[in-house]
Amino acid sequence: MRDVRVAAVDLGASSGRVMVGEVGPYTVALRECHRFENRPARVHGTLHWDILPLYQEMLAGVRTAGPVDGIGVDSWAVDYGLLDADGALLGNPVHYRDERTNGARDNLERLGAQELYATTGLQFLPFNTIHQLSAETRLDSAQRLLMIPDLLAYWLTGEQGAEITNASTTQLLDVRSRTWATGLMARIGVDPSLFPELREPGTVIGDFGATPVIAVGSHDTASAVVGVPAANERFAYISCGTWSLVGVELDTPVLTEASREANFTNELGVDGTVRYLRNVMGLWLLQECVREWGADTTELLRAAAKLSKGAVIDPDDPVFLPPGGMPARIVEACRRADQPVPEDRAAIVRCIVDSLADAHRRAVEEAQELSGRAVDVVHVVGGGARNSLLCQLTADACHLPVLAGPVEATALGNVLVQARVLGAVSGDLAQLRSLIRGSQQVTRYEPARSAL
Ligand code: LFR
Repeated sequence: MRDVRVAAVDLGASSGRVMVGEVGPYTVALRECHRFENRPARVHGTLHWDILPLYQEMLAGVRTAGPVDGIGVDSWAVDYGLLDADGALLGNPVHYRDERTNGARDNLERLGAQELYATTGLQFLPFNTIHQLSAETRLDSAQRLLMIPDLLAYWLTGEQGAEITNASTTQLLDVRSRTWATGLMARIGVDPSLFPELREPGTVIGDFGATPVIAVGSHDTASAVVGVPAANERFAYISCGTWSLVGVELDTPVLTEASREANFTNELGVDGTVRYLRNVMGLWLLQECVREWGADTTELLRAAAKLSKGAVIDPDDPVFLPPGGMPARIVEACRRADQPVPEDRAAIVRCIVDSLADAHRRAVEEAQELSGRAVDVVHVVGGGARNSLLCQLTADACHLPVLAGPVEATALGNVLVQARVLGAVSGDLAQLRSLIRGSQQVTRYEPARSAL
């Protein structure tokens, strides 16, 4: 086995990054070599990706990284670009937080919620690609749909394809056969030829110059789950950033009516796994408040930690999805829920953190009940692992220890899947995870005694 050096490109909600990962048989080390803004652009009322500058920044990052043995790209799910017959991009991709999918519930009823769940295993989220496509105006000229990381990989290599972890979030994939659900495509009036061939993480897509571009878990959450340093299968994870993705890892999907009603999703993971999880609104609530206030997150959390538990609201209410005006929407939600109304910034932050911890608990409990997989520990990975108030309150609410870290789980998952293709490491997810355990810092939070 040889040591390798790879570039992991990760496009997140407020920024994109290029990280360099160095992997040997016993170690994995990461270094950020380029960070750039990722700001959606609102034009004539529609929220878009500003995709070409992102591609340029990604290239600049790869150049800064120096010689690498591989490049892997991941980003958030559900969004896509459309290409014309010549392979040219048909306008800027629309951002999933755009309001064009406000009618998604009706669309779900029209398609048949039960049938849709039986085929795709996906939770209802208004922005799932299937609902975006039902509101899409450019289909007549489109010959091809590429999910965002696949689009960037296409620009790098000239090769088109659909990496399966991200494809599974379209709600147009049959979760059991792991093939495109062409019947569903026909029902929403979309030609199946729009979708390219599926590819598994760990395939080489093509070359950028002399460097292989490798399909990783291109859905950022799929890579983050690879990066969970679990010691055995009795774990729940919270991939905690803009969203909290809360669930367990399974071998087969759970497609029961109870699971559908609880709005749990069966997204596909790396190595044939199923990410059985629910989306909790996540730190978006806090990020949006901080953006509006122009305040310092650490200071706010410190002040919130001094308060006792206050208002608890349902953070998953779709009113919180779009950007803008978040503090007012939170105060209004407290009023509607007959909760104490937070009177200052610290109280709003405390309400967000308590509400997230409670939503984490519900999701961890229900994931176990619905899947039959019992857990002894909750792993928190991603930026939220730095939020000690949230980690402690989550441990207290779940009555389970929380192991927090690594913050960079997504990049680690991206890097390790590449390293395995390149022969620097071998083995299954358990082996990749043991490498992470051996080289990354994890902080343990015990549940408070009063919570036991
Ligand atoms: C997290 C994430 C979630 C997905 C949401 C929208 O970054 O990818 O998994 O539900 O963003 O795509």
